[in-house]
Amino acid sequence: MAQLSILEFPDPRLRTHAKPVRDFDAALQQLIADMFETMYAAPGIGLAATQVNIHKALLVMDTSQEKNQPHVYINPEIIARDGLEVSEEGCLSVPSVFEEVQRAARVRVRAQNVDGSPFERDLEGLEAVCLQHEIDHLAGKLFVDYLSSLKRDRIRRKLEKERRERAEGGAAAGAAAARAASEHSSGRAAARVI
Ligand code: K1U
Ligand code: ZN
Repeated sequence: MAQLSILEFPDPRLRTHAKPVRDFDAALQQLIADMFETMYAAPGIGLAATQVNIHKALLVMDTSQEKNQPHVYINPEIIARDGLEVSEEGCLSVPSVFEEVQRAARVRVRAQNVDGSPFERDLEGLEAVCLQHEIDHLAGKLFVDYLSSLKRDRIRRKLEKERRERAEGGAAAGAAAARAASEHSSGRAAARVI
């Protein structure tokens, strides 16, 4: 198994529309295993293939406390919606941002499992919220799209600044390590200690 890297807003690849899954083969099983590993490690309660730069219509979810109820939805579609509810959402592609979003309170989803067999499920509560959030990812939509453009731009600027600072911090740390290594190999570090 392998952990996959997660694309972050505003990466344009997150705007890609997923294509239907046609081949229910060993490669698909491996991708699903890798997506579960990535989701549990993050940690998250859902992950759409779009987020790991795979543009196929599949998502994984586990909203249980014990992390022992994995669900896979392949080629999912919501076939019924009922009621409205506002809840706070997060997203592994929009790290450290939590905002309220209004969605259907209950949904019925039709999808296929890992063998390609079709099934239908009724979801409510966190599972319904998470499923709608993940299906949005497969259509290239993010939860920040439900916010005002002012808020969305503020979030984009904050994430871009954090990414810049991380890159600069990483570059500075890399330069310090390279300096230390070169001093060590030339014997200067040892001379100073003595
Ligand atoms: O799609 C994603 O990026 C995953 C996202 C799913 C989601 C969370 C909340 C509401 C709607 C959709 C996350 O998992 S964010 C992380 C998170 O919410 C969480 C992480 C660990 C424990 C509990 C929640
Ligand atoms: Zn998300």
